Amino acid sequence: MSMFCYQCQEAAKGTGCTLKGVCGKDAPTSGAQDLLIYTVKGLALVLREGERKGLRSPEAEHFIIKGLFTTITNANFDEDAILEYVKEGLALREKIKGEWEKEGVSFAGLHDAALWTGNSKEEMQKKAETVGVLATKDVNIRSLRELIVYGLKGMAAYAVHALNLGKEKKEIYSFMIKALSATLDDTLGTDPLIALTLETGKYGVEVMALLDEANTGTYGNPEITKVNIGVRSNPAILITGHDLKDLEQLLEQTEGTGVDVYTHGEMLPAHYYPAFKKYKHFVGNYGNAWWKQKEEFESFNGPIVFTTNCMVPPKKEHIDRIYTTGVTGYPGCKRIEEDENGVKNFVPVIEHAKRLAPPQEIETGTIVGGFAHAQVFALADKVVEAVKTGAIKKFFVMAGCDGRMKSRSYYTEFAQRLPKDTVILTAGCAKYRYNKLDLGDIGGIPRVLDAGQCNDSYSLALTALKLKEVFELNDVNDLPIAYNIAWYEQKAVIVLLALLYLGVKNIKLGPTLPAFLSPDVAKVLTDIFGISTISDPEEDLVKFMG
Ligand code: FSO
Ligand code: SF4
Repeated sequence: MSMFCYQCQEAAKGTGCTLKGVCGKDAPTSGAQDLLIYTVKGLALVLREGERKGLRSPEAEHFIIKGLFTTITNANFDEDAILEYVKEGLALREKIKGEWEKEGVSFAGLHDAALWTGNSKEEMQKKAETVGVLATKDVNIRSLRELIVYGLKGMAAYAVHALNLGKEKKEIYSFMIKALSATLDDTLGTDPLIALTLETGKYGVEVMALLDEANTGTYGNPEITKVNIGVRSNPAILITGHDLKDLEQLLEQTEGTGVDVYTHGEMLPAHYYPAFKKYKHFVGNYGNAWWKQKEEFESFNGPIVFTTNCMVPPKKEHIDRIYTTGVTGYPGCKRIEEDENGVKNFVPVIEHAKRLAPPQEIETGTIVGGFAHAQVFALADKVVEAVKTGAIKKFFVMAGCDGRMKSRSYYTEFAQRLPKDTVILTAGCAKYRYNKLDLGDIGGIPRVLDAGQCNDSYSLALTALKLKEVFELNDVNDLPIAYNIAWYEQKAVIVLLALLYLGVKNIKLGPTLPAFLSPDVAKVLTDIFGISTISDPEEDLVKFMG
């Protein structure tokens, strides 16, 4: 069985994975994901017909965001679980059709995506072979359709996190339904798809604002925090991914049990939120970005909870201590499901931790973060003064993702080479390339300001807009801010589209441009937005400093 996937930065040979994913995804799982996307699109078509008559289905909207999120790189490697989800989607689609037909909605003449059925694994995998990325023959249309779908996957991830905290927005769902439907519309050429791509960025801003509201409304505004990177001697649980609600429940349930909790990867910024500071057993952050998890899980010794991507297929001997929840999945790993009240029972993980050794120390010291928008605004006078006096010459937005490609050492080198009067604004797991370097401070302002997770890139945009206002500029591109962004998976795609929507130009995107951009689509992005990729740290720095 073969596959085709080119959705992430590590796509094989820079063109696409065809036998097995570099990420570890096998062909059957890739097929199941293609089919899930097709199912989600079919459901969107049905919802669009309902919308014309003022009908909505929150259940189906939630199915769509969870379905899209499930197919994001490194979230779910479980073919059977994904096919089960497809079946649920088909059943839901037919149920809605039945109900809405009674309300006078007609589904006649809809695309096959809204009509097909399949039950057995064989039938579904056979169908999957006909509905993947390559089903769109024209390379430019394919490129734009996928660019939109990947943006929607990122949007869906953030929408799911917001929903978990009780926040959602009808307009975002409506846009997703419209955009998903459009990717099946053969009458749409490149121009309307380019317009839709830019509109995706608009809703990218909306969803990040919504998630920001959900996170800060629930857990307070992130504040400057020193996070311990060493260990204590208690048994412990490591929690990774991006979902703060999962973390909250884990912290509540571990309190007083003698089991400590540490964050890994993208969960690090949880330490910046006031609501989590009260937990004495919330010890610190263990390790680095997602791709180092094999070694770091080995030395951690305790159980690991995955709340979202990025997951590396675990070593056999680690499977027993890995728990997945939400959209994550891996065959053989234990699941933590939510009950009807939204509660997840982490007791089995806690009991498991008690039977295992405490984590082995791999480093000591602290790292500083918590520079989300409210904290930066609180320091605004100091920052503005530093810019006015020339103490800060330039800001470098270096948000995004980390990954295992060797060429990503560029980002460490670039950070090291930056002049001492420059400041890095970061978010996402890209920060691990330089957040442990001692880059010093400028009059008390650290030279690496970490806003949080990848979704908190929104904070960086707000910071830029605030500076634009303070300096009374008309164009955000007139600010002394340069953008050197690292990407890996589809959340970075929505962050990028959001920045483009906000008018940011001349972004450098690396370590390579997406495989899913056809030469013509890449040219459009270069011509309109000045997007380019990285070359050599020194050369790029000269260009950036003008
Ligand atoms: Fe990183 Fe992975 Fe947050 Fe991504 S852990 S790479 S953009 O999933 O989501 O930054
Ligand atoms: Fe390849 Fe990336 Fe797709 Fe995995 S997600 S199969 S690495 S392109």
